[in-house]
Amino acid sequence: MKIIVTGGAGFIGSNFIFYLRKKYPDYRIVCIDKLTYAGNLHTLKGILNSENFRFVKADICDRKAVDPLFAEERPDIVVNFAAESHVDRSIENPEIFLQTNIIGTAVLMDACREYGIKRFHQVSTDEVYGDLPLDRPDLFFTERTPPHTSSPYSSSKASADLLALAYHRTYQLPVTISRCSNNYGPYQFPEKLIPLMIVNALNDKPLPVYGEGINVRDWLYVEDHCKAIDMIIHNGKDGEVYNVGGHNEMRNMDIVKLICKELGKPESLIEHVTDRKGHDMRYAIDPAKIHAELGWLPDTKFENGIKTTINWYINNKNWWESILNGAYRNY
Ligand code: NAD
Ligand code: TDX
Repeated sequence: MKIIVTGGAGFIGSNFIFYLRKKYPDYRIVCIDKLTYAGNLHTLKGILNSENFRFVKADICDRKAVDPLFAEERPDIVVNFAAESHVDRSIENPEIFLQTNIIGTAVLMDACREYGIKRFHQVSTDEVYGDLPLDRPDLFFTERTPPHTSSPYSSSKASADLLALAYHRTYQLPVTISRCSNNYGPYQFPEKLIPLMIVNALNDKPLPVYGEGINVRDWLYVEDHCKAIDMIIHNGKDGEVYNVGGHNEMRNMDIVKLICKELGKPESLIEHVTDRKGHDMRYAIDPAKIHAELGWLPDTKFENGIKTTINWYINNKNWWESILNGAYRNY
């Protein structure tokens, strides 16, 4: 089996490559990554020169780079992680989100049409469903919840989903889509809530909580997301969307306090800062479909996953310090 993984130098993509390598040592993995600020080749250093692995620095929007690579590699499966992924950056500068997240997805799917594919998997997000009110804990996102986006980021991801479903209907491209809740774990760029708070707390710096910190996210350990994608690419049905989440809703403030406690840092580091524009209140995934159809269930409980994650950041200071001082760009 030959798999192209786009965005494999980022957080979830790299974890997915490690997951694949361990479970299917015979698969050939080709990683395409533009190495934006979020891509870090250092993350892949253990696998870069190994057999059955190839890294290609390329932009998924660049047909002149993507098409010849598909012609040469003839992949069986493409898993598209490559994206601009940070909501706050999308509010500052939407355009690159539209470019990478929408056009890039189309370029990849066009290459799949041209060279044939067994599966194109689009890694989407629960944010395409918008948000849920805090006072209705009985409500969850299902695959039938209509897209209803809040940020340029989530709008670009929803657009890519619609395009993928259209390519399935129009060209019979064997597409699947996963919509996962918030991930956490090793190698997450320290701009996202959990790694930012860990790194700042370790450096005794302020912990910026947007607004009151009562927004709720549904957290999933990254390896459980990788496991879900593995099940979908091998056993999922063409044209289907699968929600992925582990019923682990937490308020931002509770996460930040937990990180302080685990690190032995005072809560006085917490600072309330201006709220995010259009800030989604609550995400909550109903994962009944992927459980019933593919047998997926998460393995890692939050109380264990967060400890593993905190310890990883404690033990891999050089990984995130090279991001803070910019040295990672030279790797
Ligand atoms: P990330 O920002 O850590 O990594 C993105 C990777 O894509 C980086 O390596 C970057 O260099 C690469 N990239 C960006 N633009 C590119 C381009 N034009 N061409 C090639 N490569 C490019 O993101 P992540 O958190 O690992 O998210 C991966 C995917 O999962 C995204 O599609 C995101 O929407 C989705 N997702 C993320 C979460 C989460 O909690 N992080 C949850 C659900 C879904
Ligand atoms: O400094 C911060 N302070 C803060 O209060 C940051 C960075 C975030 N927050 C809040 C905003 C959110 O309510 O924490 C929550 C989580 O924020 P992010 O880590 O930025 O994640 P979120 O906006 O929920 O989006 C994430 O999950 C869905 C990923 O970044 C997306 O790529 C994914 O699709």
